[in-house]
Amino acid sequence: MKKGTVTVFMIFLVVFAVILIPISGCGLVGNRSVDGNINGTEELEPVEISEYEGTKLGSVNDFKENSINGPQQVDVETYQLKITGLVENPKNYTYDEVISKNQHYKKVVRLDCVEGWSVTILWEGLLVKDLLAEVNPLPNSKVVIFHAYDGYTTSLPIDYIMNKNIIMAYKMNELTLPPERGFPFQLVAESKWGYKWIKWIAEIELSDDVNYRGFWESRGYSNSADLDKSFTER
Ligand SMILES: Nc1nc2c(c(=O)[nH]1)N[C@H]1C(S)=C(S)[C@@H](COP(=O)(O)O)O[C@H]1N2
Ligand SMILES: [Mo]
Repeated sequence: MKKGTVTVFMIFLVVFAVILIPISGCGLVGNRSVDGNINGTEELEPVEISEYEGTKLGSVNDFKENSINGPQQVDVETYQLKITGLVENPKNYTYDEVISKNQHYKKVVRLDCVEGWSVTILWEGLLVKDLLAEVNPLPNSKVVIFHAYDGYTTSLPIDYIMNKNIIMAYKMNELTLPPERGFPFQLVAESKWGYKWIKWIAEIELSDDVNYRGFWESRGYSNSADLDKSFTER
């Protein structure tokens, strides 16, 4: 070999060692790497948790699916959450806006259906009162009416929503809500019967109609729906 060729070869080796080995991630393949590496963190499929801070949880699969029109498939790309009615500034939000603009909260709460079954879940979501603060409810608004994709509705007093820090959940047991459990959002109406826990929330309407009755409420179920009282009203 000529001396020049050897020099070029040596230079190539040095360039390879100094530049190419470090940027190749020292032999790590693809993006399967640890945090801090140039390739970032790869999210693995989340797994449902069964216990949280010492509390045994039920499962996403323990619910009896008994929705009025079966599970709804909501397209996250076209989804809009509408906040309407007696408010100063009505708003429409995308799924990402709802999730990214609001503080997140977790609580363990049990859902009790009037059919006699119940499930305890770690819910993760955002405060409905944070959403309401953005739209400025008018002084005469008394009731929050929730509308869902399947035509279901239910209502709750605005004071209950505010004072009880009621959340709208996007995760249960660390999993994004599956379609049959109400994706994108289910109301965590703690201390109220299951029929107040509206799934597939599409619209939040502020109203002064204290006599408004939702789907089951207009079919004879108690409008206050307090868990410590009968759901059959009288
Ligand atoms: N949109 C919508 N939300 C709903 C319902 C429904 O039919 N439609 N059913 C309610 C009832 S009766 C209960 S007990 C809870 C849990 O029902 P699931 O087990 O079918 O999820 O969801 C509530 N939310
Ligand atoms: Mo229910």
